Amino acid sequence: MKVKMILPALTEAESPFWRPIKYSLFPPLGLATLAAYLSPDDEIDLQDQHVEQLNLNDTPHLVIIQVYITNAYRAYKIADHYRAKGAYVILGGLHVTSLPLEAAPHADSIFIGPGEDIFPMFLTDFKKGCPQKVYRSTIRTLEKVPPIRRDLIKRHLYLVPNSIVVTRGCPHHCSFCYKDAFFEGGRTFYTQETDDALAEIDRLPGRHLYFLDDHLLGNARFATSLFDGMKGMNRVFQGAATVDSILRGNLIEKAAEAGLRSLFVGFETFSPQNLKQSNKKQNLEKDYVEAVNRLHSLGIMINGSFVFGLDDDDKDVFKRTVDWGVKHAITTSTYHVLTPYPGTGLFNDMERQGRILTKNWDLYDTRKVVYQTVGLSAQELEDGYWWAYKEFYKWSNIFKGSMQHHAHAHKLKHFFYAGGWKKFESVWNFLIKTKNLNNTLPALETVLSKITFKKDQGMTAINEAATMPALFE
Ligand code: B12
Ligand code: SF4
Repeated sequence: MKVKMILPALTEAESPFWRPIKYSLFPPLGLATLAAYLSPDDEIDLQDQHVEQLNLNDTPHLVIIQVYITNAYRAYKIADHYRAKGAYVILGGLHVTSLPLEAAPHADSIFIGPGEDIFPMFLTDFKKGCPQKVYRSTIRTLEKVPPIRRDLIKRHLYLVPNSIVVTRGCPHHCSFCYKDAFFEGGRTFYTQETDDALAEIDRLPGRHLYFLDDHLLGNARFATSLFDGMKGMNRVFQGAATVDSILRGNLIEKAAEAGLRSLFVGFETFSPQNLKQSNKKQNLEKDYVEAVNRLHSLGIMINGSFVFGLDDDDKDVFKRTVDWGVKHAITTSTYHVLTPYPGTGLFNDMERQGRILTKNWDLYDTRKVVYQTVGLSAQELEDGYWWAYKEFYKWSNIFKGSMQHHAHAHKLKHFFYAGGWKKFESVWNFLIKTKNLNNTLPALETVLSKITFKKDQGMTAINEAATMPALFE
């Protein structure tokens, strides 16, 4: 059977603010995960529109499309195109799960929730000639899932081909997050068996890994055995975790020993009222600075996530947030305009209050204001969002942030990582155009390698005497 799998490009692909590098980071892991359930005899063509021109002139029997909120309209068009040609088209992913009724007219079958239970079920029905219209996931397990079809991924087109997920979901329930809506009807947080996760890691070439898990430290027992198992594997990796998990126990030390070098942390807001509004209880009364210092003492760089536009925000929130990030040496910051995704608690609250201003999903890219604001006008919010990015990534602020670290090596890493990510757009574009992106991996691995501290000076000591190459393992 000829199977076409498509990740349509997000709408931002046509925006003047489009940063090709941001969308050439990760391969389509969800689709490669599903491909593992197809037969070895199937002829599979997996296309990611972020990095390649879609070929729509082919004639597959089955078309599988992954739908995110801001590629939804494009996904529906592609689906209609293939249905008109007689292919059997199926749609799934986050947006289909949030709005199945919207997606259904464009598909022969739709899928609600994760695919590991319902996709193989569909394939059996499809082969028998009796596929159902709707498949709803209820069995949540990652036990005995077949190895991801990484052979279908065009590795050279991505900066981070080694992306991996070893858990699904998250133990928390923030009201702006997709998590509860997507995993409704079953377990909302579950992990792989440690041995399976280690085997998957072992299959990945090179040193660098990026864990795309929502919360890599979310299950302490699993994370402990994972990091213990990874200790001898000579990997460097990045991931995401919450403030409270960094402060609790010694899991973060174990992660650092296993190779964690950079962490995405959801600080989101400094206002307790905002935290309550977004049900982000795990951040309440937590000392953000203590979490930051703990990460820095372990040589871990921080990508801080912040959201603007919660009801307690005022005009000063942008400056406060940027200044805090620079002062505390946050390496990179990701800012978002609060976005109420359909299906989330936040969306339902705002809908009830009559605050949703548009349901044009193309605008739900976390850069535009789509709801009635309270403490700020929509214009102030969008202007403040763009100001914050510009301000945080000014050379002077990158320099200032870097210089806050004690260790000389950490200063350099911070400077190169933040500067490299935001300041060399034309270089990134050239590498993407010439399909050389993957060749920059060794440089990334170098920046992410371990900082060597002098033992007698403790973990935060400055290794000033060391020369540049000696600073990196
Ligand atoms: C990688 C990633 C990206 C990549 C996406 C491209 C890519 N190559 O995948 C990039 C960097 C481009 C990106 C950008 C953004 N992202 Co993003 N991203 C992720 C991330 C971290 C991992 C995705 C992943 O690989 N998951 C693992 C795989 C195995 O799961 P999966 O893809 O969901 O696939 C499974 C199911 O969905 C299902 N499935 C999917 N498709 C189909 C189709 C069929 C037919 C079937 C049967 C099943 C099925 O089966 C798969 C196996 O279970 C997720 C968080 C997360 N943990 O998922 C956020 C996430 C998707 N991103 C998010 C956001 C907010 C963004 C941005 C807006 C951020 C920003 N401000 O720029 C942008 C734009 C996204 C948009 N407009 O929708 C939100 C989405 C919220 C929402 N409701 O849409 C998420 C969920 C993070 C979060 N916790 O809030 N992102
Ligand atoms: S901690 Fe992060 S992933 Fe978990 S529910 Fe909150 S926003 Fe979502």
